[in-house]
Amino acid sequence: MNINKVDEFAKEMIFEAGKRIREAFSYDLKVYTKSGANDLVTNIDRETELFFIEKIKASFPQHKILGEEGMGENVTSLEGPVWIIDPIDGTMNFVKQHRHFMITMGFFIDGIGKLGYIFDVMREDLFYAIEGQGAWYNDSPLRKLQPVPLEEAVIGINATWVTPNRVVNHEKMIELVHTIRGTRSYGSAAMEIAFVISGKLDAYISMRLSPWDIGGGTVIAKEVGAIASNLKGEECNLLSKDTFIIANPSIHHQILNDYIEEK
Ligand code: 2AM
Ligand code: CA
Ligand code: CA
Ligand code: CA
Repeated sequence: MNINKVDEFAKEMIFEAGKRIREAFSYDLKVYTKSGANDLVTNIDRETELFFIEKIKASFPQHKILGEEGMGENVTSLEGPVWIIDPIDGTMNFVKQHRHFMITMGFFIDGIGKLGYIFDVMREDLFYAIEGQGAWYNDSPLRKLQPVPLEEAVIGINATWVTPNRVVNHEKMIELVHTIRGTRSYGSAAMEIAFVISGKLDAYISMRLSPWDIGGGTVIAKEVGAIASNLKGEECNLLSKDTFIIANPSIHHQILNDYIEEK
């Protein structure tokens, strides 16, 4: 398999899907709830995932596909070639703001990340990486992340985690927020991961993400030296939900060690 050919295939497919999504705003969106009132899905999330599955199956019938909306097969192992896809990351932003949502996907062979993509659909901005060849923001190569002291870090984190919650000691999170320079919350995990990878954020923390939220991002992270793990510091599991942090290598360990106290 020529990985650069697969990369060209993936980009073409992502740009075409982006165009279809932008055009969809002239039609009615149908919005449904999933696990709860804040967990949304639309007809466009589903149609976009189906679009990717049909494209991939037509060119690579033997590849497995794990997608958020479950239109692919039930993937239980990362053996062989596997695509992990979130057709729209930031569905609430998609519904409410018509911006700040991403297409994100990763391509893995035997669990090793080969290709990673995060595409800002409305800005038409693509962050991507090819294993061992580097990472790019559109046509510009992304540089290795430079060290940043924690006191100067800007961190992506949802306000929920600084209030009493079941996952972490929120007092320690308050301490973290007081230590750093500032926080941001964008409502799209993939967007926040893209910002860490390109140095616009220094870390992003989430207490519950799924493989499709992070799959593409973990491949890009490796190429720029960002460290992604769960909150125990273990390698990300791409088959189940888990906690998540991606950070500049100079502060990853410090945040986990000094500020994250899981319950
Ligand atoms: P989504 O838009 O693809 O669902 C903000 O909520 C971020 O967390 C988004 O990237 C969102 O992805 C992700 N997320 C993961 N699990 C979620 C859930 N159960 N409800 C809402 N957002 C979730
Ligand atoms: Ca979702
Ligand atoms: Ca998502
Ligand atoms: Ca999604």
